[in-house]
Amino acid sequence: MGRPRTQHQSGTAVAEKTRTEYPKQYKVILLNDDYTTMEFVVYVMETVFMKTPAEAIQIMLQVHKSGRGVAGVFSKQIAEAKIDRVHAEAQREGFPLKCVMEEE
Ligand code: TYC
Repeated sequence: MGRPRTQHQSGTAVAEKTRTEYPKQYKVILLNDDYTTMEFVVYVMETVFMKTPAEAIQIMLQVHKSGRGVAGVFSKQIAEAKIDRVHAEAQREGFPLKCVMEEE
């Protein structure tokens, strides 16, 4: 490891500063609707997004009142997997609950 070194004409190796690259992060955003029960949204917050009961209620109410809310921030792969899980569980219960992802 260590810094990359550039060979100059003189033959002297000069250490360069590296730029640290981070993987992109994505917000998973929960959307409001008129049919999904509050209880199911709280259940999803607790089981898919690992929120405490108090956090789960707070996020659910925020979505209910304002139309949307952030369930969490994840790498692309994890965000996609969580969204798939929410949609699968909602469909199984017959609820139209939807979430989307947005690059942070
Ligand atoms: N608005 C729903 C109701 O009154 C509750 C709800 C909250 C639905 C959050 C979806 O993402 C949601 N039953």
